[in-house]
Amino acid sequence: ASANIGVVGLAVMGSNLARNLASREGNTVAIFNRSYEKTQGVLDAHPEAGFIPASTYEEFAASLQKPRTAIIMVKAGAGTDAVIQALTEVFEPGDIIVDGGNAYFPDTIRREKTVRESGINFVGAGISGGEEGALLGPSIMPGGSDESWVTLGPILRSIAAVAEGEPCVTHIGHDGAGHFVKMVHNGIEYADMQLIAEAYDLIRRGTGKSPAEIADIFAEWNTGELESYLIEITAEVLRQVDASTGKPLVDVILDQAGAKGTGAWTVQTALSLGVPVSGIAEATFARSLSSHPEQRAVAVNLPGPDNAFTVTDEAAFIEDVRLALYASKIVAYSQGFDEIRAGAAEYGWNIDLGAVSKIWRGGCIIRAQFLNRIADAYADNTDLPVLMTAPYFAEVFTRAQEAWRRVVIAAATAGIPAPAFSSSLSYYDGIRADRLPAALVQGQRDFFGAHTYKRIDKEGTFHTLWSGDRTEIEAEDTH
Ligand code: NBP
Repeated sequence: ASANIGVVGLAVMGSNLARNLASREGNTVAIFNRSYEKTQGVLDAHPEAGFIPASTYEEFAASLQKPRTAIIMVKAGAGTDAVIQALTEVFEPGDIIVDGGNAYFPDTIRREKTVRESGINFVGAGISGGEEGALLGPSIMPGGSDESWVTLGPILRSIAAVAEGEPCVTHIGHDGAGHFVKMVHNGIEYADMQLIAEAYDLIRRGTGKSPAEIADIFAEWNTGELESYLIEITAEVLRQVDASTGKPLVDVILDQAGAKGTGAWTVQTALSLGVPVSGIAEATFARSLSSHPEQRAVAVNLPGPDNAFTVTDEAAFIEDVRLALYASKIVAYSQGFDEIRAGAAEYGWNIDLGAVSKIWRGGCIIRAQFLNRIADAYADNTDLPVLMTAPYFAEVFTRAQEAWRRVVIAAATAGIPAPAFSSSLSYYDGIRADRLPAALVQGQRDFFGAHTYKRIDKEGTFHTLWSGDRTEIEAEDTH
């Protein structure tokens, strides 16, 4: 046994992660793939890595020092279950199986429970950063037991991205906590991408600027408070010219956005936790809407506003859009952190929200300067009930809220869809409202379902006898 870490699954993510591991001082990496050709391919292509190949699970287990530690990077779902089953047959109590794929967190909770029965540790670890992150340094969100973290911590720290001197990995919490946080990371990523897309669309349709000119605007924004990987790559995509037509690439890409399901998981989970993640939901639905060409083909004939959309003061409009983007982005992150807080409470995880924001500063897709502000907010108040109320963010809203409203009005007047901008503004106005029409909803619920209501002026639960004499009685609380 000569390897301190093993990787199972040598497609793009697994092979890059194995190379990353091998490149770090002190690591010797065992590799295994279901079909051996891939293992041979990786061996041939990277002799410098000193990989120890295995052609069977038994050989793989024999090549690992104890406690054996293996990271699985295979297709999420049945593939992951098959590999876990095979590894539990050849591993021993105290060994560690890490699932680095994009598992749905309830699956991770289930797997951890099953694997634990054999005395083997199971760790679900969210890994973000795509192929390049896997190779050069991803952001890693591991769950699992404290015992496994002792062995795993130094290994994962050695391969993670580094932001401001700190490795982008922290032990998130037990069982499914890591995959839960990775799921919300992806949900926030959906919102961030949609907001950027809406900003681009509004600027393009309002000013008539070309994608290349808008690329310059994004590049400029990337030097300020919006600085982030997603803003940076947006400029790159907008600047790209299609070789075959000579047109901007963005104009020849079919306008139908795909999704692999993590946004939907984030929204489904938020619904069951009762957490409003409207920015993430609108971003997820915007992709769904785009991907129904048969509906869009008939709906294209529905009427819109008569007047063309023209902006008189271009510079002012662009600055308004920038502020609307920043304010909406703060809402999306605030909602995402709210979901993590609610998930932690529901599943009994002790998640340090400030630490989560710190490990997202490097390696992952939503890496951004702005995450330092979130870390600061939680450092000042770990029990912050709504992230966006922290002083720094409140100050942004003071600067941005009027611009944000102008942009949403302009979009609605011009008939330009801006679902994430407008839903974020609605959330902002909802959460800060002194009083909401929820009172009327509760009255309606009491009318048709005797669901009762509370009063603002006295304790207790009440019901009006709507079908009787409409007097109020004290009632059992039925919600
Ligand atoms: P894929 O998701 O394409 O999976 C291919 C790998 O799974 C191959 O090694 C394949 O082995 C193996 N595999 C399958 Br399929 N079924 C198997 C089974 N029943 N038993 C054993 N092995 C099986 O690879 P990927 O794109 O490298 O992604 C790996 C994981 O990382 C996924 O969970 C993905 O969601 C996650 N992830 C991907 C990215 C990204 O940017 N691609 C980012 C973050 C996370 P074979 O060679 O024998 O067919």
